[in-house]
Amino acid sequence: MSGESPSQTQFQTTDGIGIANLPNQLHKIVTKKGTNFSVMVVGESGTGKTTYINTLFTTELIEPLDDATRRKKQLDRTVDINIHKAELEEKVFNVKLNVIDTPGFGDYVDNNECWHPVIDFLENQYEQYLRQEQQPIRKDIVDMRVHACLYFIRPNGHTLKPIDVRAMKAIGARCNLIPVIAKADTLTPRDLKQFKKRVMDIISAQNIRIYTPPVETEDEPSAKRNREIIAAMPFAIIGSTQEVPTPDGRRVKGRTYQWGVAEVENEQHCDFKKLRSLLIRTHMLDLVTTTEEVHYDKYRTTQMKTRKFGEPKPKKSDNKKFKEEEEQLRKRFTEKVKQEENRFRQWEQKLIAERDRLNKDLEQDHNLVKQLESEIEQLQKGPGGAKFGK
Ligand SMILES: Nc1nc2c(ncn2[C@@H]2O[C@H](COP(=O)(O)OP(=O)(O)OP(=O)(O)O)[C@@H](O)[C@H]2O)c(=O)[nH]1
Ligand SMILES: [Mg+2]
Repeated sequence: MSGESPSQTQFQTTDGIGIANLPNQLHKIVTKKGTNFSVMVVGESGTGKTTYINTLFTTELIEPLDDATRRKKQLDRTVDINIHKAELEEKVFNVKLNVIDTPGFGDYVDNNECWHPVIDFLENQYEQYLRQEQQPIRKDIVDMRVHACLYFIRPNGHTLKPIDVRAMKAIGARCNLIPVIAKADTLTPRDLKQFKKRVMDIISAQNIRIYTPPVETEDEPSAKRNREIIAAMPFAIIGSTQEVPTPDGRRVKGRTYQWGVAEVENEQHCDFKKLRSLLIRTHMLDLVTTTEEVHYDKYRTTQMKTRKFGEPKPKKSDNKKFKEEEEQLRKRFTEKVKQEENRFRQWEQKLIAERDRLNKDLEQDHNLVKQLESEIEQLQKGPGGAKFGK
């Protein structure tokens, strides 16, 4: 494109994974250890998460689901989280990339808290890291903490759904949340602009915490670039792994329409390039450090307040309050059982007494009958007996 500013050009044409461009000091930390970088995609079903990941890394990292499989999967409500690994190498630098694809939610009758598996996943990674950190030998720590969570918003053109608001609140409180507008090719540029504004308005009104690149830096070009990134949020993306011909004879990744081609890597069409640069070039390290210093630290501090060093995360049943409640319940239950037993015993005794009384009555009646019978016999045998024996 012709109208690009110099900073934009630099930001777009670097083809490596960006670690070579980091400031020296940070660069050293990364090269020494090598680094793990994990991106997770979350959002409603069918918004193009899997397609996006495939597009992002050009290679088909993950098999896209065909429609039949998707429909089948929507019937069963389990949320399966798949981790796909790849290694990105750039000169001597090694980045272990983990892409965490989640099946979408939002199609079920009961969507209540359907993002919980995502939250559990995020927290489990912090927990596992925390445990390893507390071990005496910490050489080969496996770090699967999520550095960026892309939240896919369905391009309905109106507003954020309540389910999106709740899910984003929960996720943003735990990791770097990056909202994206999915399938940007389905909105006109005007509608897209309006939709972006509405989404940002709700994000700020609802206090949803999203990842924001730092702008207070002494490095003016990077501050400018970060301001541009912030202005473009939430990133609008188009996903496609298909190469299609454009009317002017190029072959590009995109989607063909009657009006032309929606190009994945065209900044006039969507923010795919901006987001890709942010993730795997310009802001990879900032995402890693904010995860460590803000989100993981928050998790660790909260956990350390409630448990001793080295102690495992309490299960619900280990919870002190829960235990007290359980004890109370058990006491009440035993008392109730005792009371019932007493009541039963009294009732049993009453029954026995009643039975005895009835037996006695029966005996008396029996005796009376016997007596009457013998009287009859006497009468038959006696002098007046002929009367009867005719
Ligand atoms: N128009 C348009 N369609 C897209 C885009 N990205 C993906 N699709 C299509 O949308 C459908 C769903 O894409 P997926 O990538 O499987 O969606 P998903 O979010 O992974 O879905 P789940 O795995 O069910 O959560 C497919 O038919 C894709 O070809 C896009 O940017 N624009
Ligand atoms: Mg998918």
